[in-house]
Amino acid sequence: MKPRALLLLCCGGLFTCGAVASTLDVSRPEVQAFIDAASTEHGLEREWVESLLSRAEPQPDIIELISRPAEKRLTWGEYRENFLDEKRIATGVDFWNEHADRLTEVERQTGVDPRVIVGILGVETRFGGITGRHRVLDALVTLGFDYPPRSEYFLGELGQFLALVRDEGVSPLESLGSYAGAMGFGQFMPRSYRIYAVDGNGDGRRDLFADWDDAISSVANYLLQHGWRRGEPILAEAKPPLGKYGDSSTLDIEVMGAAGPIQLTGLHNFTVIMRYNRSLLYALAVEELGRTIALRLGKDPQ
Ligand SMILES: [Ca+2]
Repeated sequence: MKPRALLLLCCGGLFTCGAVASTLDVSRPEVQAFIDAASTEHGLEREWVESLLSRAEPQPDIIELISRPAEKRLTWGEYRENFLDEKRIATGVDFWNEHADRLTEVERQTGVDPRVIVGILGVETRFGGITGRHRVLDALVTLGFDYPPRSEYFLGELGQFLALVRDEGVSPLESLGSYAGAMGFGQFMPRSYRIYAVDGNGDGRRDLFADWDDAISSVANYLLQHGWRRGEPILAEAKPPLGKYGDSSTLDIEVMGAAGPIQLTGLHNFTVIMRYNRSLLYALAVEELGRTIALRLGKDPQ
Protein backbone atom coordinates (compact mmCIF):
# COMPACT_ATOMS: atom_id res chain seq x y z
CA MET A 1 0.00 0.00 0.00
CA LYS A 2 1.25 3.45 -0.86
CA PRO A 3 1.91 5.78 2.09
CA ARG A 4 -0.65 8.27 0.84
CA ALA A 5 -3.39 5.65 0.73
CA LEU A 6 -2.49 4.64 4.27
CA LEU A 7 -2.77 8.23 5.40
CA LEU A 8 -6.22 8.63 3.88
CA LEU A 9 -7.34 5.41 5.49
CA CYS A 10 -6.07 6.62 8.83
CA CYS A 11 -7.82 9.96 8.49
CA GLY A 12 -11.09 8.27 7.70
CA GLY A 13 -10.78 5.84 10.59
CA LEU A 14 -10.58 6.11 14.35
CA PHE A 15 -7.25 7.87 14.50
CA THR A 16 -6.45 11.51 14.16
CA CYS A 17 -3.44 12.10 12.00
CA GLY A 18 -0.70 14.67 11.58
CA ALA A 19 -0.37 17.29 8.88
CA VAL A 20 -0.89 16.02 5.35
CA ALA A 21 1.81 17.25 2.95
CA SER A 22 0.63 20.53 1.46
CA THR A 23 0.48 21.07 -2.26
CA LEU A 24 2.06 23.90 -4.22
CA ASP A 25 0.20 27.21 -4.10
CA VAL A 26 -0.14 27.84 -7.82
CA SER A 27 -1.45 31.37 -7.22
CA ARG A 28 2.07 32.50 -6.27
CA PRO A 29 3.20 35.09 -8.84
CA GLU A 30 6.44 33.22 -9.61
CA VAL A 31 4.48 30.01 -10.21
CA GLN A 32 2.10 31.81 -12.55
CA ALA A 33 5.07 33.37 -14.38
CA PHE A 34 6.66 29.93 -14.77
CA ILE A 35 3.43 28.43 -16.12
CA ASP A 36 3.24 31.18 -18.74
CA ALA A 37 6.89 30.84 -19.74
CA ALA A 38 7.02 27.02 -19.82
CA SER A 39 3.74 26.72 -21.74
CA THR A 40 5.06 29.06 -24.40
CA GLU A 41 8.57 27.62 -24.56
CA HIS A 42 7.51 23.99 -24.86
CA GLY A 43 4.11 24.43 -26.52
CA LEU A 44 2.24 22.96 -23.55
CA GLU A 45 -1.37 23.56 -22.60
CA ARG A 46 -1.44 26.12 -19.80
CA GLU A 47 -4.33 24.42 -17.98
CA TRP A 48 -2.53 21.08 -18.06
CA VAL A 49 0.64 22.59 -16.61
CA GLU A 50 -1.26 24.39 -13.85
CA SER A 51 -3.27 21.31 -12.99
CA LEU A 52 -0.12 19.18 -12.69
CA LEU A 53 1.72 21.76 -10.59
CA SER A 54 -1.27 22.04 -8.27
CA ARG A 55 -0.67 18.38 -7.38
CA ALA A 56 3.03 18.87 -6.57
CA GLU A 57 4.05 18.72 -2.92
CA PRO A 58 7.09 20.84 -2.02
CA GLN A 59 9.51 18.94 0.24
CA PRO A 60 11.45 21.12 2.72
CA ASP A 61 13.95 18.29 3.45
CA ILE A 62 15.18 18.57 -0.15
CA ILE A 63 16.48 22.08 0.55
CA GLU A 64 18.55 20.65 3.39
CA LEU A 65 19.86 17.78 1.24
CA ILE A 66 21.05 20.00 -1.59
CA SER A 67 22.75 22.36 0.84
CA ARG A 68 25.20 19.70 2.03
CA PRO A 69 26.14 17.33 -0.84
CA ALA A 70 28.63 14.58 0.00
CA GLU A 71 31.15 15.84 -2.55
CA LYS A 72 31.65 19.02 -0.54
CA ARG A 73 31.96 17.43 2.89
CA LEU A 74 34.21 14.43 2.34
CA THR A 75 37.86 13.80 1.51
CA TRP A 76 38.63 11.42 -1.36
CA GLY A 77 39.52 8.73 1.18
CA GLU A 78 36.08 9.03 2.83
CA TYR A 79 34.18 9.40 -0.42
CA ARG A 80 35.97 6.40 -1.92
CA GLU A 81 34.89 4.16 0.97
CA ASN A 82 31.25 4.89 0.11
CA PHE A 83 31.55 3.80 -3.50
CA LEU A 84 34.30 1.18 -3.66
CA ASP A 85 32.64 -1.24 -1.25
CA GLU A 86 32.74 -4.97 -1.90
CA LYS A 87 28.99 -5.28 -2.46
CA ARG A 88 29.01 -2.65 -5.20
CA ILE A 89 32.04 -4.24 -6.88
CA ALA A 90 30.46 -7.72 -6.78
CA THR A 91 27.16 -6.38 -8.15
CA GLY A 92 29.15 -4.69 -10.90
CA VAL A 93 30.84 -7.96 -11.88
CA ASP A 94 27.42 -9.60 -12.25
CA PHE A 95 26.11 -6.57 -14.12
CA TRP A 96 28.96 -6.60 -16.62
CA ASN A 97 28.52 -10.34 -17.23
CA GLU A 98 24.79 -9.93 -17.75
CA HIS A 99 25.14 -6.99 -20.15
CA ALA A 100 28.42 -7.93 -21.83
CA ASP A 101 26.96 -8.08 -25.35
CA ARG A 102 25.37 -4.64 -25.11
CA LEU A 103 28.49 -3.11 -23.56
CA THR A 104 30.67 -4.53 -26.33
CA GLU A 105 28.29 -3.36 -29.05
CA VAL A 106 28.05 0.12 -27.57
CA GLU A 107 31.83 0.37 -27.35
CA ARG A 108 32.08 -0.64 -31.01
CA GLN A 109 29.58 2.02 -32.00
CA THR A 110 30.72 4.89 -29.82
CA GLY A 111 34.22 4.11 -28.61
CA VAL A 112 33.15 4.68 -25.02
CA ASP A 113 35.01 2.39 -22.63
CA PRO A 114 32.61 -0.07 -20.91
CA ARG A 115 34.57 0.48 -17.69
CA VAL A 116 33.28 4.01 -17.56
CA ILE A 117 29.68 3.08 -18.38
CA VAL A 118 29.78 0.41 -15.66
CA GLY A 119 31.48 2.83 -13.26
CA ILE A 120 28.83 5.51 -13.81
CA LEU A 121 25.89 3.13 -13.40
CA GLY A 122 27.50 1.71 -10.25
CA VAL A 123 28.20 5.06 -8.62
CA GLU A 124 24.90 6.63 -9.67
CA THR A 125 22.46 3.94 -8.60
CA ARG A 126 24.35 0.81 -7.51
CA PHE A 127 23.31 -0.75 -10.84
CA GLY A 128 19.67 0.18 -10.48
CA GLY A 129 19.43 -0.65 -6.77
CA ILE A 130 18.99 2.94 -5.59
CA THR A 131 17.31 5.21 -8.13
CA GLY A 132 15.80 7.76 -5.76
CA ARG A 133 12.80 8.09 -3.47
CA HIS A 134 11.57 11.60 -4.31
CA ARG A 135 8.86 12.35 -6.80
CA VAL A 136 10.66 14.14 -9.64
CA LEU A 137 7.83 16.67 -9.87
CA ASP A 138 8.11 17.49 -6.15
CA ALA A 139 11.91 17.77 -6.26
CA LEU A 140 11.96 20.14 -9.22
CA VAL A 141 9.10 22.26 -7.85
CA THR A 142 10.79 22.54 -4.45
CA LEU A 143 14.15 23.58 -5.86
CA GLY A 144 12.67 25.72 -8.61
CA PHE A 145 10.40 27.79 -6.42
CA ASP A 146 11.96 27.60 -2.94
CA TYR A 147 15.72 27.44 -3.49
CA PRO A 148 16.72 30.85 -4.89
CA PRO A 149 20.43 30.08 -5.50
CA ARG A 150 19.56 27.63 -8.29
CA SER A 151 16.01 28.57 -9.10
CA GLU A 152 16.66 29.36 -12.74
CA TYR A 153 18.35 26.01 -13.38
CA PHE A 154 15.68 23.93 -11.68
CA LEU A 155 12.77 25.81 -13.28
CA GLY A 156 14.43 25.11 -16.61
CA GLU A 157 14.58 21.42 -15.68
CA LEU A 158 10.94 21.50 -14.53
CA GLY A 159 9.90 22.78 -17.96
CA GLN A 160 11.98 20.04 -19.59
CA PHE A 161 10.34 17.45 -17.33
CA LEU A 162 6.87 18.56 -18.41
CA ALA A 163 7.93 18.27 -22.06
CA LEU A 164 9.38 14.82 -21.31
CA VAL A 165 6.06 13.73 -19.80
CA ARG A 166 4.27 14.82 -22.97
CA ASP A 167 6.79 13.33 -25.42
CA GLU A 168 8.05 10.12 -23.82
CA GLY A 169 5.20 8.78 -21.74
CA VAL A 170 7.08 9.43 -18.48
CA SER A 171 4.62 9.43 -15.59
CA PRO A 172 4.26 12.96 -14.16
CA LEU A 173 3.08 11.94 -10.71
CA GLU A 174 4.74 8.57 -10.19
CA SER A 175 8.27 9.03 -11.54
CA LEU A 176 10.77 8.90 -8.71
CA GLY A 177 14.31 10.22 -8.67
CA SER A 178 17.01 11.87 -6.60
CA TYR A 179 16.39 14.93 -4.46
CA ALA A 180 17.64 16.98 -7.42
CA GLY A 181 15.26 15.37 -9.91
CA ALA A 182 17.71 12.97 -11.58
CA MET A 183 15.96 9.92 -12.99
CA GLY A 184 16.41 6.28 -13.80
CA PHE A 185 19.38 3.89 -13.91
CA GLY A 186 21.83 6.59 -15.03
CA GLN A 187 20.22 9.48 -13.12
CA PHE A 188 19.60 11.74 -16.11
CA MET A 189 18.20 15.19 -15.47
CA PRO A 190 15.14 15.93 -17.66
CA ARG A 191 17.03 18.12 -20.13
CA SER A 192 19.73 15.47 -20.61
CA TYR A 193 17.05 12.79 -20.96
CA ARG A 194 15.43 14.75 -23.80
CA ILE A 195 18.69 15.52 -25.59
CA TYR A 196 20.92 12.50 -25.02
CA ALA A 197 18.74 9.46 -24.27
CA VAL A 198 18.91 6.73 -26.91
CA ASP A 199 16.51 3.91 -27.77
CA GLY A 200 19.14 1.18 -27.39
CA ASN A 201 16.91 -1.83 -28.01
CA GLY A 202 14.94 -0.27 -30.86
CA ASP A 203 11.48 -0.73 -29.37
CA GLY A 204 10.51 2.86 -30.19
CA ARG A 205 10.83 4.19 -26.62
CA ARG A 206 13.66 5.76 -24.68
CA ASP A 207 13.10 4.22 -21.28
CA LEU A 208 15.79 5.06 -18.72
CA PHE A 209 13.69 3.78 -15.81
CA ALA A 210 13.34 0.13 -16.74
CA ASP A 211 15.34 -0.70 -19.87
CA TRP A 212 19.01 -1.47 -19.41
CA ASP A 213 19.78 -1.45 -23.14
CA ASP A 214 18.44 2.08 -23.34
CA ALA A 215 20.28 3.15 -20.17
CA ILE A 216 23.66 1.77 -21.30
CA SER A 217 23.37 3.28 -24.78
CA SER A 218 22.26 6.60 -23.31
CA VAL A 219 25.19 6.90 -20.90
CA ALA A 220 27.57 6.15 -23.78
CA ASN A 221 25.83 8.68 -26.02
CA TYR A 222 26.02 11.34 -23.33
CA LEU A 223 29.78 10.83 -23.03
CA LEU A 224 30.27 10.68 -26.81
CA GLN A 225 28.35 13.91 -27.32
CA HIS A 226 30.47 15.56 -24.65
CA GLY A 227 33.66 14.72 -26.49
CA TRP A 228 34.74 11.21 -25.49
CA ARG A 229 37.78 10.08 -27.48
CA ARG A 230 38.00 6.42 -28.46
CA GLY A 231 40.98 4.54 -27.09
CA GLU A 232 42.44 7.32 -24.95
CA PRO A 233 43.26 6.71 -21.28
CA ILE A 234 41.52 8.54 -18.45
CA LEU A 235 44.18 9.24 -15.84
CA ALA A 236 47.96 9.50 -15.80
CA GLU A 237 50.43 9.49 -12.93
CA ALA A 238 52.26 12.48 -14.29
CA LYS A 239 51.46 15.18 -16.78
CA PRO A 240 51.99 13.81 -20.30
CA PRO A 241 53.78 15.88 -22.94
CA LEU A 242 51.58 17.73 -25.40
CA GLY A 243 50.37 15.44 -28.15
CA LYS A 244 50.71 12.28 -26.05
CA TYR A 245 47.18 12.57 -24.64
CA GLY A 246 48.28 15.87 -23.17
CA ASP A 247 46.35 18.91 -24.26
CA SER A 248 44.89 22.07 -22.84
CA SER A 249 42.09 20.20 -21.09
CA THR A 250 44.27 18.13 -18.72
CA LEU A 251 43.51 18.57 -15.06
CA ASP A 252 45.98 18.58 -12.15
CA ILE A 253 44.46 16.49 -9.37
CA GLU A 254 45.54 16.55 -5.74
CA VAL A 255 43.25 14.81 -3.27
CA MET A 256 43.55 13.42 0.25
CA GLY A 257 43.45 9.64 0.18
CA ALA A 258 43.20 7.34 3.19
CA ALA A 259 47.01 7.08 3.32
CA GLY A 260 47.88 10.65 2.41
CA PRO A 261 47.82 13.04 -0.54
CA ILE A 262 47.46 11.62 -4.06
CA GLN A 263 48.55 13.46 -7.20
CA LEU A 264 47.32 12.52 -10.65
CA THR A 265 46.61 14.09 -14.01
CA GLY A 266 43.09 13.92 -15.39
CA LEU A 267 43.30 13.52 -19.17
CA HIS A 268 40.69 14.64 -21.68
CA ASN A 269 38.37 11.67 -21.12
CA PHE A 270 38.48 12.31 -17.37
CA THR A 271 37.14 15.80 -17.97
CA VAL A 272 34.39 14.24 -20.11
CA ILE A 273 33.33 12.09 -17.13
CA MET A 274 33.14 15.33 -15.15
CA ARG A 275 30.54 16.60 -17.63
CA TYR A 276 28.28 13.88 -16.23
CA ASN A 277 28.81 15.24 -12.72
CA ARG A 278 31.06 18.19 -12.03
CA SER A 279 32.54 16.66 -8.88
CA LEU A 280 36.19 15.62 -9.09
CA LEU A 281 35.62 12.93 -6.45
CA TYR A 282 32.70 11.57 -8.46
CA ALA A 283 34.85 11.15 -11.56
CA LEU A 284 37.62 9.49 -9.53
CA ALA A 285 35.11 7.04 -8.05
CA VAL A 286 33.65 6.21 -11.48
CA GLU A 287 37.12 5.53 -12.90
CA GLU A 288 38.25 3.36 -10.00
CA LEU A 289 35.01 1.38 -9.70
CA GLY A 290 34.94 0.58 -13.42
CA ARG A 291 38.63 -0.34 -13.44
CA THR A 292 38.28 -2.54 -10.35
CA ILE A 293 35.32 -4.44 -11.80
CA ALA A 294 37.18 -4.92 -15.11
CA LEU A 295 40.20 -6.34 -13.27
CA ARG A 296 37.98 -8.84 -11.41
CA LEU A 297 36.74 -9.98 -14.81
CA GLY A 298 40.28 -10.41 -16.11
CA LYS A 299 40.06 -7.56 -18.62
CA ASP A 300 43.28 -5.98 -19.79
CA PRO A 301 44.46 -3.14 -17.57
CA GLN A 302 44.65 0.18 -19.41
CA1 LIG B 1 13.91 1.30 -25.85
